[in-house]
Order: sequence, then structure tokens, then C-alpha cells
Amino acid sequence: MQRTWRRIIAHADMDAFYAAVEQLDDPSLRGRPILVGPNSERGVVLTASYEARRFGVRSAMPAGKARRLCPQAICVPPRFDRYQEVSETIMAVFDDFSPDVEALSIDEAFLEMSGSEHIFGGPASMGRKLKDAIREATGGLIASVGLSGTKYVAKVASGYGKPDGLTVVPPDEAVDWLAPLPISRLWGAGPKTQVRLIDLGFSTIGDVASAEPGFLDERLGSVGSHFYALSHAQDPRRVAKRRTAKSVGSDRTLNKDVFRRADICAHIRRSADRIGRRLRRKCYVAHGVRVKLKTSDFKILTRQRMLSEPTDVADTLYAAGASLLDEFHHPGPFRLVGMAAYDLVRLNEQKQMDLFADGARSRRLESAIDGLAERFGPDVIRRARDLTQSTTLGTLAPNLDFIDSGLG
Ligand code: TTP
Ligand code: MG
Repeated sequence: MQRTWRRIIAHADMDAFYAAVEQLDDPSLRGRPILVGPNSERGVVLTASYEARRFGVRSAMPAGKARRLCPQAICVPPRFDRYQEVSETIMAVFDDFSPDVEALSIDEAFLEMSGSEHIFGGPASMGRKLKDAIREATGGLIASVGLSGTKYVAKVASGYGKPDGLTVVPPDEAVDWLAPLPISRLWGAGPKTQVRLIDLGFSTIGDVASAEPGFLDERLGSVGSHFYALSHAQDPRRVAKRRTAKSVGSDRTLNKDVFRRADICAHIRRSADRIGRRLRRKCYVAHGVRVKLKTSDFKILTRQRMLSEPTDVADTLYAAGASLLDEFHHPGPFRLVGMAAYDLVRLNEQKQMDLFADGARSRRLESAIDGLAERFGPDVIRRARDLTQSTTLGTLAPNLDFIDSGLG
């Protein structure tokens, strides 16, 4: 068996992560359908427990629809700091298993496991030990784990047996194993591409594997050869050591649509404050800022820009976010205003000293506010200009901050 495993890559992904944390912390929620998200018709469900998924509820589904599908579900507001804390516990377990851990989001990572058979045994034993260690470290949370010889197949495998999955796909069986799976399992095939593939007569990964590569290229461009390679379980990418979340975001679905620039700016201001606080707490700086607006007919518009220097200063994030508003050519109204800081890097101390020559004053002030917010809650200090503006801030739906929000 060892001979057929030139590389061993594991992918671990927590089951119904936010919902599972809520059930862990409140035993009365265990075994019951729960939705994590706003307790209103507006906004989307962030995730649902598997008990609720039986009724068809999915992540990112509008809350109203989810409640119609599963009226008995209990709605729980999100507690992002707690999820972040649990995420850190899980990532620490991953670090015990491999020096090369690539975090993809708050609840999933690739682990390079090649060469560690002498410590953990073969792939199946590695997977079992990893699941056990996560359950033990978190006090009962379940991860689904996939193992194979490539990142792509390991990731598909971890999703395959969910929930509580452990799927081992030996590399020399990977092509046959992938063949019956639907093309939605091709990495990078979004809804539009899936429709194109179906139109071309491909419904399974095996269909793609047996196509003429020239035909795929001709019809789909370079992505055609990418899909062809994946369908043959070819994926040379290494597990990149990466711990940073890709972005820190703050989204607000509003109870009342906004269109005045001052109102939009007020929301961006609040998002920038929250994002800045989160960055500082985690010792990250961001290279880029992205603003997202959702129109009243649910169209999502995003604009983004790189900063001249990375920052964790809310004033700087806000200035970049507000200037991006000039690039949206839509009159509104908007039902959601969101902002994210992306391309995050961890700060070391020297860099920290260099960075804040400019923003030093803002940063000192914001750090002082962090201390107060930590003790008394985030709304203890409002900027005077927020209070003097007539805005819709008082009528906010629950804030949907999340790390690695994948805003657009
Ligand atoms: P996922 O791993 O995609 O979903 P999940 O862990 O809830 O369920 P499973 O993996 O068993 O299918 O996302 C991890 C968490 O990220 C999820 O619990 C909630 C959050 N999330 C959002 O905030 N918005 C989203 O659109 C998605 C998909 C997830
Ligand atoms: Mg998950």
C-alpha cells in the first residue's frame, strides 16, 4: 500500500461548524434543528445543523426561506469571537499533526502528511487520529476528513462522507473514485460553468475525464484543461504553509434600505471600526479593502483596491472604503453594505514599528478604544460624528461579521 502513496494529503473540515459550536456550548440545542443567523426575515443563514439540513436548509440561504422550510428550527445569533477561539484550538491540533498546514477558512485546512506514517500509521489511521484529537481538544466537535495523494481529491473526499466522514482514496484508485461524482464537484466549476458543462453533455467527472482534451480547451478555454487534469486526479499543488484567514469582513443586512451616501458611509465607518479592531486583536494588517453593496433586487456589486501600505487602522480602512463608493455606478437603494479587508499578513514587531509612523496617532487612539470595547462591549464608544449624523444605524439587523467571508 505504501508504494501507491507518493504523497499523503489530508483535508479536514468541521461539520456544520457554527451550529456545532452552538450545540456544544448549549446542550439543550443538541440533536435539534438550528439555524445560525439573524432572527428575522432579512439576511442569510450562515449555517444550519444537520438536523435542519434534512429539511433542505443550506448555508447562505435567505433566512425567511430557511424558516419556511424548517419552521421548528431554533434561530441562534452568531458569536464570531467564540468561533474564532474554537478555530484556533482546531488549528493547534492540525499543527500537532503536520508542520505544513494550509488553512483555507475558519474551519478547514489541508495537512501535508507525507512521511509521517511512522508516527500516525497509514492514511486511514492518520485520519482517525486526527478526528479523535479534534473531538478531544474541542470537547466533542466532529471533523470530516479526506485523505488522498492530491489536494483536490483530499478535499472532495472530506465532503464525501459528511457528516462524521472519514474517506480514504488511494491515489491509484482516485480516477475511478471521482468518475461517478457530479461535475459540481470539479474545483472551480461555479453555477454558470456547470450549466455550460451540462450543455456540452458532461454530467459526471468521468464524462470530463473521457472527453477529448482538445474539445474541452476549444469550448471552455484554459479552464478546460484544468478540469481535464482534475478529472484525472492530477493536481500538483503543494500544501502551502498558511495560517492567515484570507479576509476579515463585516456585513450588514439592513432593516431599511439605504441610498444616501452619508448613510452608506456611516455603515462603512462602523464596519471599518470592527474590522480594524479584529485585525489589531489578531495582529494582522491588510493590503486590500473591498466594499460590497447589495441592491434591492439582490444584485451584489463589489469594488476593491490595494492600499499603498498595509494597515490595521480603521481610519485608513474607512478612507479607502469611502473612496471606493465613487466607483459604483448604481443609484441604490441598497439592502446590504459590507466591507472586507483582504490579503492579510501577520505583523512582526519590527514591521509594526515601521508601519505606523504615519498612522501612529490614529492607531494609539484606536488601541485605547479597543481596551474599552474589550471590557464594556463594542458600542461603548461611538465616534462623535456617528452620533451627530442622521443614519439608519439604529435599525440594524444583527451584524454578520465573519472571518474569511469570501466577499465576492
Ligand atoms: P462550511 O465548512 O462551508 O460549512 P459548515 O461547517 O457549516 O458545514 P459543513 O462543512 O458540514 O458542510 O463553513 C464553515 C462556517 O463558515 C459555517 O459554519 C458558517 C460560515 N459560513 C458563512 O458565514 N457563510 C457562508 O456562506 C458559508 C458557506 C459558511
Ligand atoms: Mg465545515
